[in-house]
Amino acid sequence: MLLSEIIKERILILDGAMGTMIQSYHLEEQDYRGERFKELPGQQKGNNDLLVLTNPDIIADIHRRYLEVGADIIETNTFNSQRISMTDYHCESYCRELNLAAARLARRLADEYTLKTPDKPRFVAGSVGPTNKTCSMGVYVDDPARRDVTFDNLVKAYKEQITALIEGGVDAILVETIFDTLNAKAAVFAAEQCMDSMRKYLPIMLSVTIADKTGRTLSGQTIDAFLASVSHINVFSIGLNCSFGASDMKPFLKELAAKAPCYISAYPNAGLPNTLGQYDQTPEEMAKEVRTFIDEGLVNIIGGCCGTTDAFIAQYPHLVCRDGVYRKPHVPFPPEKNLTLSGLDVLEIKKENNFINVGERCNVAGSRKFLRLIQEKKYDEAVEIARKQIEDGAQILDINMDDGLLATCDEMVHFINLLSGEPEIARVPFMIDSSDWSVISAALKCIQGKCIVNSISLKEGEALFMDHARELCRYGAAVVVMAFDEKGQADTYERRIEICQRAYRLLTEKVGMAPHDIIFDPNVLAICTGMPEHDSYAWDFIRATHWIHQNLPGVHVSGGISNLSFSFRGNNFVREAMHAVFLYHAIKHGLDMGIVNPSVTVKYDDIPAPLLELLEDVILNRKSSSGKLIEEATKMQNGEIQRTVSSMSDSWRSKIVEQRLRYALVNGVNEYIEEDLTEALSNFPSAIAIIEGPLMEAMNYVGNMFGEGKLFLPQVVKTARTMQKAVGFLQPYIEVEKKEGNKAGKVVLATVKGDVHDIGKNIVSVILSCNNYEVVDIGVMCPATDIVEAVLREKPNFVGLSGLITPSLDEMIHTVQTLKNSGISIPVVLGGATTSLLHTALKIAPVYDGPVIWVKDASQMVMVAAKLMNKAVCHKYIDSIKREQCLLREEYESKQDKIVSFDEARRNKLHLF
Ligand code: THG
Repeated sequence: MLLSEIIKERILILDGAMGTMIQSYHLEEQDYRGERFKELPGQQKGNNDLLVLTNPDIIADIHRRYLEVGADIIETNTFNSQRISMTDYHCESYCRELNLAAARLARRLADEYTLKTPDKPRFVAGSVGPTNKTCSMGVYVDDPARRDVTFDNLVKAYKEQITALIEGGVDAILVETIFDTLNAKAAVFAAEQCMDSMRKYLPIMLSVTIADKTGRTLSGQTIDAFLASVSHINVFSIGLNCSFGASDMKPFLKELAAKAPCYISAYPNAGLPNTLGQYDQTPEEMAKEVRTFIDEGLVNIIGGCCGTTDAFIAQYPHLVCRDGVYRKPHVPFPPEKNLTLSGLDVLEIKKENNFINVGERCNVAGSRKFLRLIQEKKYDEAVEIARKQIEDGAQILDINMDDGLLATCDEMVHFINLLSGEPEIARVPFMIDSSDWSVISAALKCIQGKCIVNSISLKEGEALFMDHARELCRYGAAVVVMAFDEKGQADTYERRIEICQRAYRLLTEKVGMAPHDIIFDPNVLAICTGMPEHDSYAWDFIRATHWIHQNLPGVHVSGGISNLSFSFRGNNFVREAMHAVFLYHAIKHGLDMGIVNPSVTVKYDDIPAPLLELLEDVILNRKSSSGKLIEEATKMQNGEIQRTVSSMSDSWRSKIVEQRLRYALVNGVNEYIEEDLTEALSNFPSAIAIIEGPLMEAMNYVGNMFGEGKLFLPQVVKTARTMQKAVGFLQPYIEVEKKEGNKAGKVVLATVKGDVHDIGKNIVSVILSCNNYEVVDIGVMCPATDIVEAVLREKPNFVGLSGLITPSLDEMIHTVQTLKNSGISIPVVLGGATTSLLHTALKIAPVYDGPVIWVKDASQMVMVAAKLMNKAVCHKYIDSIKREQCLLREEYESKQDKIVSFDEARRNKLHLF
């Protein structure tokens, strides 16, 4: 009969303490060592687990005494038999042998008793203790992020132990005296791997230790939070042991029994220790208290911990079976159907709950301040950003370290470890935000709670998507699934729902993920960009949210809300108002959570009626109002440029022609452009001279203002349009001027593999085209080999590479290497949000033979292209770029020379960047 069958019928009896029993034999140092370990350094007295090798008869005797009084389950004497604890006794190399011997010994005795009483089969639980090190807590005052043991080391040690226990014939694995949930997750992670590779699946039992009367574990979790953290485990039983006597344990046992979706175990101490550390409770006294566990239907397994002996266990058969009738065992609750997350506290996301705020500010890509603090290693201040968000009402913290020049994995782990040491912050669940899987898995290894991984997608196909999803199931995390697929980012209603539906099927049907652990993100994209095709983005997101809830049962929907208003960067009032209006409607249609700036001040009700109407028009895509909103927003912006512009606004027509052209471009005013250009044609030596003079100057000005956050994107696009119009008007004149009507040059443009973003690239394309360049745009997600092929085929004058996300940086390195290997050395111009002057100088330029030029934004492109095409200045220009990059490298390396490791830099508070 199997353990899983018999437990349905009656309450099972687990044995009592091993340590207390061993003490009664009054063993000395030599009894522990035996002949074999005579030479081991250090003290061995107290190394109880060693006795299975040196004094197996005593351990056998103890097992027999428990079996004799009626124990159904005995535990192997292996509580400390893994190499992390055993290192203290210099016994780390005997771990496999200890576990094998202990399991075989217990197996032999259990079988002996089963044979004697076949109607009462006896079972062996392999005891797996917490080790003597804690993975989720720091113990160093000066270095709170430092940990004594890593998840990977725990897994390695536990695998060795559990493999041997299973080989030795145990019936179940009992992970006990859990004081740090992360250690326990490592033990179960190891157990699952062992069982997978041995193809032998045994029940996994967990037993937690409550550290204080508030009902938290030593690592700070409440029982609820603990349950959420282990909810991914296919667990047989969960229970409590140690730390309390039965009566003090009871309130927590009740809480556990009311929530855990599995069998419940309890093996308390024999009361509380007295001042000398001894347990005074008698077996009868303890039995009286344990009896109430049974009477109230709280338990399936009862036993004893510190201070208990066979005399205590001998009481239990009479409690479990009274007058020949078995008492009713506890009936487990069905598993949770809601998304239940945890930090130190639990966060249950119920349908009837309000909207959940995820704080966005601990994001190096989303906050200049946070990026600077991390770059400068000002971690105390970075932690304060997290704290402030929680004070402002964030219920989950998004953490993102994706930056091309940061050691992203190290920074993520370091920051999470720091936050974990701040009880006010670690209360809440974390959201691990990265497009780099190695960062995600590093983060999962230092979080004891149940977090959200942000994100996975079908971008790189089904196989990788499902691999990642399976791994998340093993770690126990919920996941944000972005609406991306092999074709790119979903930006229409139809594409959004198509991808979410496909992902849902794969995750629920093929991977077996619980629907409530899936959070769809149907892409909040920027509206009011000046491009009419973006006008439907907000409303399509909202419609997709509604559809997801109607059609994909159990899931949640989230979005990065601040993306919506990227066009209005620098205009916080309009941005916040826009978010308020968007959330108002999106939540009504089922948006469950959002990544937001929690310290917003503008509320829906605060928005003046005319602006509100305008905002609702653009968000609900009611009328084509985005142009109007852009105008309004421009009026409301009080930056420096606005003042200069408005002070000129009446009088600009009376300025000289260069200034009028400049004004028209900066403000995107098309009305007078032909009139003014006609006038300029008579003042300037040529049409090209007008472009390269006032028009380019205005473009550069706009680009710089945009870079400084003083202009927002629609304004730049407006300028680009005016530029296009101006160039179109000048085109016939340019044709006449040109000797053979040649193009100014030819360029191949591509967004690199892994990246689907192309707004920047498209702007570059427009700007270059209207500057008479022949543009061959080969699209997004371009593998290096495609780019090489296009270059060989098209023979352009230079290549333009674009990338928005951090992984694109590595892809760009790979791309220029591939170009080089194909013998190509024409100039490479690159740009995009995560690219930078420094990264280009350090990582990309050195691996290419030709020049690699970084452009800050689209508006710089024409200037760079013009210089590259102009034979007179080209060499000088390239030389100056190379010199600048060389200087940057030297400067960077001289800083690096001072340190030998990242850790040291942190310790010495060195500024690396
Ligand atoms: N979906 C998912 N995850 C995401 C996003 C998403 N993570 C990142 C991002 N999008 C959400 N987070 C932010 C964070 C900040 C901003 C926007 C989105 C932001 N920051 C100001 C800016 O760039 O103008 C900050 C300025 C500053 O303080 O420096 O707007 O969509 N799943």
